[in-house]
Amino acid sequence: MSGTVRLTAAQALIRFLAAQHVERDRVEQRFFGGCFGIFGHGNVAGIGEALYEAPELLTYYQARNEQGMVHAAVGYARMKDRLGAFVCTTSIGPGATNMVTGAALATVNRLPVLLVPGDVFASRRPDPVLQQLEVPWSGDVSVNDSFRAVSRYFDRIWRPEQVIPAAVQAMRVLVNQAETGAVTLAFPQDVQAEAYDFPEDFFAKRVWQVPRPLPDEALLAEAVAQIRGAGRPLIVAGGGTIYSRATEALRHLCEQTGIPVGETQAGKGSLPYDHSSALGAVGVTGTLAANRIAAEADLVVGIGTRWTDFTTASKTVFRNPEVRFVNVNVADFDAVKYGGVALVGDARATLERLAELLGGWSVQAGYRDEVVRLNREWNEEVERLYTLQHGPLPAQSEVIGAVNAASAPEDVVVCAAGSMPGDLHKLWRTRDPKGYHVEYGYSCMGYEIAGGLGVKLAAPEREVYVMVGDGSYLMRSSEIVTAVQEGVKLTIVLVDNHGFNSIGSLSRSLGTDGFGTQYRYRRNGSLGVDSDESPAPVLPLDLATNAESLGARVIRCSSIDDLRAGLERAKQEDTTVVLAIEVDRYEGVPGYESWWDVPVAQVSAVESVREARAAYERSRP
Ligand SMILES: Cc1ncc(C[n+]2csc(CCOP(=O)(O)OP(=O)(O)O)c2C)c(N)n1
Ligand SMILES: [Mg+2]
Repeated sequence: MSGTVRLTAAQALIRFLAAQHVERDRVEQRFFGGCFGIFGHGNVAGIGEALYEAPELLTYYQARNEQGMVHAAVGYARMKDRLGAFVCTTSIGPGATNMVTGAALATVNRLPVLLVPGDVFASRRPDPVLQQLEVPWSGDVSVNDSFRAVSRYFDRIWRPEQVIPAAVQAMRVLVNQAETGAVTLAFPQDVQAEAYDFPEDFFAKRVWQVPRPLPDEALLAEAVAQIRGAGRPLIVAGGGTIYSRATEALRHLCEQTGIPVGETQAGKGSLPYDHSSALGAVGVTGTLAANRIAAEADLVVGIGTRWTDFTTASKTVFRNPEVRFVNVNVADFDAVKYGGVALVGDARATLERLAELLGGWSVQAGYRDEVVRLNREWNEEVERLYTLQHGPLPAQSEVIGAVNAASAPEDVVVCAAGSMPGDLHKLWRTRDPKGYHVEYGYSCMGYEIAGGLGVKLAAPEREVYVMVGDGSYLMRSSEIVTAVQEGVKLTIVLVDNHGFNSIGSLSRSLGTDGFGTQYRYRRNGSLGVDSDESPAPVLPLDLATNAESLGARVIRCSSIDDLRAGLERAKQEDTTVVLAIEVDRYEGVPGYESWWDVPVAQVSAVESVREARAAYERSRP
């Protein structure tokens, strides 16, 4: 029997979290890298006091915005391949609900983060406390119930001793590769500060094993029979390939069998761009190489993918009527999709086993040659788009080319929303499995800079290139301040096109003329559309100066040559640098034999919308 130690509930939680470790492949590491927090009356005396009293347990990081700190935590967890995470503590009310978007993003992307929002008094004595939202139909609801919809595990700690089961269950979910995502422990502000005699062994070091489970042998045999019988097999590598560190196993399997590989957004980097089996991005934002091969594939092996509409081009990318699926996934939820053979297991262990079982088998030489040729042709297309010399303003693809050329293979490019994720998916030449970090599960504007901060905290030895549009920058740039505070260097490339290039071109394709997507003054009652011949002036935004005011070093670039020189100068800096460049809103990267289902208004008074609807009906499968 161990003794007890008298602690507040908050002190107990922090002490427990600091003792948690994970082990995979016999490598042990501490699970929590620290605790982001913004204090208010809902956590300052509880978690705030616990972090203050024992700073050696968890390093405290001050953030600017609660959503931003969850993004940073997610960037960290992704960079750590889910073997590391952050805690995020907030006050009650708005501080808490500011995290809901971050929670959804973590859960969509299956990345671990522990959220500890403060909650209203468990005792209800001072009800309604400042920022408490009461509902007339239930006494035990608080705004934190909104986390239930976006968390993989939720609990509310009504009593101090309840920390013990709640914290253990939180860890179970956070380290489970199939289950992980946002875990929320809502923590009433009075309970946080309340003392209890906790058993000492609750705080002993714990090492959570992260296993590599193998699928059922009979199902493996069935999958292998299907692969051996296929003439044009294709692998689609998703994020699970990278989190499982299965990229070497994948490369080996491809070299042995000649099966080509298309990559999802989260899976990009599974193979280096110039590998003989690489087809690059697949789906809506796919390469011509991958989409051509996908169209005729008779067997598709998905690895660690949840088959989003972007990957499947809204279920149009696989056009062979005979196509069958094999799904390697640690989560059975995803393994059963498309009626595939469900290989529920770890990606690396499963790929190694498949390589054994496929011994002696390979695709035909002609298919291998076709893949090599398509990859070579695609690289020529990338080169063309990298060097357009478009004027007077450059094209975004040239910016991507300049950043790619300036970056080292192990550097990391970070992005999330706008037109850049699609362009990066197609054009970025990945040379390292962790070199490409585009958050496209939630595609959340404002993830870029905050997420980049988390990436750099996880991998300080790499340069981190954050690509951010002007719209995303305006939504959430304030974690630049945190980067400056922590001495964390980000190289931020701010690509300005006076509004939304992405939704602007989508709007034009739907017949609505870029309505609401430009940053212009209101004139004659209108904010302007793309067909305006003499539009109102653009808004007088000076985002470069804005970044300077937050403490970043700023390099203003007026051409691609400027940008190249600026990127070299940025390498010499040891603080966060922002390179600001304007690009042509109308010079986009085309699509390559792909389709995306965005419904067009079925009736409209506008001729262009009616035309777009007719085109939609013709193209819809
Ligand atoms: C939080 C959030 N709100 C809205 C959207 C929908 N959306 C996707 S891209 C985009 C515009 C992004 O603008 P910007 O960052 O300037 O990139 P650009 O489209 O110009 O490349 C919007 C509004 C989103 N993805 N995330
Ligand atoms: Mg923009």
